[in-house]
Amino acid sequence: PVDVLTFGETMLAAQLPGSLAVGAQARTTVAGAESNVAIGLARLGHRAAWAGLVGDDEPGRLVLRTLRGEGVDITRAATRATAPTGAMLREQRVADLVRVHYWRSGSAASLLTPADIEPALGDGARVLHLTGITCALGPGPLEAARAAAAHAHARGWTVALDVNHRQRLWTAEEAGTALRPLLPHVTVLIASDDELPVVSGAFSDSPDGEERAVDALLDSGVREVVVKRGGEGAAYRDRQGVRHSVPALRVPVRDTVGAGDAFCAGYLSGLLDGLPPAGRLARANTLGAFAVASDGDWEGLPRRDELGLLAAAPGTAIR
Ligand code: ADP
Ligand code: KDG
Repeated sequence: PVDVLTFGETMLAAQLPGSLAVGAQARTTVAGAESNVAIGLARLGHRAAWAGLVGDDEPGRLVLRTLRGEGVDITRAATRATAPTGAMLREQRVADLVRVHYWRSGSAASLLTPADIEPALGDGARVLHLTGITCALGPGPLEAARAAAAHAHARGWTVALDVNHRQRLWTAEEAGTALRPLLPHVTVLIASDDELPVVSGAFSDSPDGEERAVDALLDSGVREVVVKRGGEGAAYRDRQGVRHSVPALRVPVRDTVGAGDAFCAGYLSGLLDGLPPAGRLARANTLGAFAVASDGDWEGLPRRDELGLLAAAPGTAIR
């Protein structure tokens, strides 16, 4: 069995330093929340498998080549001749504002069903990592996520769910309705602070709103809740009443997209290494900082021997 199994949609991604409408030059790469997590884990030496569907096309070949090159196990990934690989475009519209466009309806990944995931589940894993994005792709992918969560839970694997709400894919109400039934199977729930109401059902702007949302999640069967707070860091709370929080590392911000996925990879890495909650949170926070301090979703993520790099003084040249 692998350490971590994940699946979802990985797309061709074009990154533009300006506006598409005036013809900004693009850099092509691949993007997908779950495969970002798998890459982050593989870089740290864990055995991470990504199972998913791509089209029988050039973007699909780029996705598979990239994941293979990053050491992610893709033996259970498959190609579908009947639908294209999804695509996204990310415009740095102005200095501090990124705009995303998707071409993913009818994509190969949206055709995913529980049957596609069965072989990968049969291989076994210590951890199953799911995100709300897969659940938003359509009824088949949602069913696949549900079946995987039930399978993993029944076998005592750790099940991690990153809410990863994407307003371009569905509404908060739709997300809540789809994700809440998963909670009894979830061990670790990871969410941004603004995503807590989506999944907890506790819609509240009151000062103790976050506290109550975490209460609701822990009551619904989740064992630990990890809250991402962007530039403010992150927090941890579990059913035993253990609490931790960390301030974000001070790094120059280059590209915040992918920070949440890097954070998940760091958290799961800490879990696999048997670190206590504070250690897991610290590693998650470190990986999140690597992602924001470098361009691309996953390109700047650290190998294990690089985990301490951010402790170097700003402007350091290592030679
Ligand atoms: P998401 O990408 O899912 O919205 P966040 O923006 O909350 O997630 O970022 C995830 C994590 O990445 C944060 O909890 C923190 O650990 C780290 N991080 C995010 N922004 C910064 C920042 N400006 N400086 C340092 N670390 C950051
Ligand atoms: O978390 C980063 C993702 O947003 C990106 O890789 C693309 O999966 C993606 C999505 O649906 O936005």
